[in-house]
Amino acid sequence: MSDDCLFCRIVAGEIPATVVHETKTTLAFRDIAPQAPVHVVLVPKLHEPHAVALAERAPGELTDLFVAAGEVAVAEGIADSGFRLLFNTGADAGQTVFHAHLHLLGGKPLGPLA
Ligand code: DGP
Repeated sequence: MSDDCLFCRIVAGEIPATVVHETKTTLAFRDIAPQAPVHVVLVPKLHEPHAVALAERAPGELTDLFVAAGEVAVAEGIADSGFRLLFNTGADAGQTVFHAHLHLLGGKPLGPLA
């Protein structure tokens, strides 16, 4: 855990979030500024600054994020209609929280990526 990391503090229960799914390695909660009817952020409990660093240190935990995303998609009723999974990696990609996280977006037809 990193004391100055927002998502570490959510994982630790120090900052409230609407949690929709939890496993031994992963926490999933609703994004505070949703960009789609369903917008869930999935974070590894392990702190790494971005997805590539997580892949290098703990590839199994990266896989766990995708498995959890599939389970959340089923629970949210969007598994059949489709959904988008994305990682913003670095400032130019728009990453604002430097703890690896997977966005799950869906619940409507999504436009093309910028
Ligand atoms: P990114 O831009 O890829 O770093 O995504 C960070 C996301 O985190 C962004 O969509 C907004 C969300 N977010 C920021 N602060 C909070 C918070 O305190 N609670 C929750 N639930 N989401 C947050």
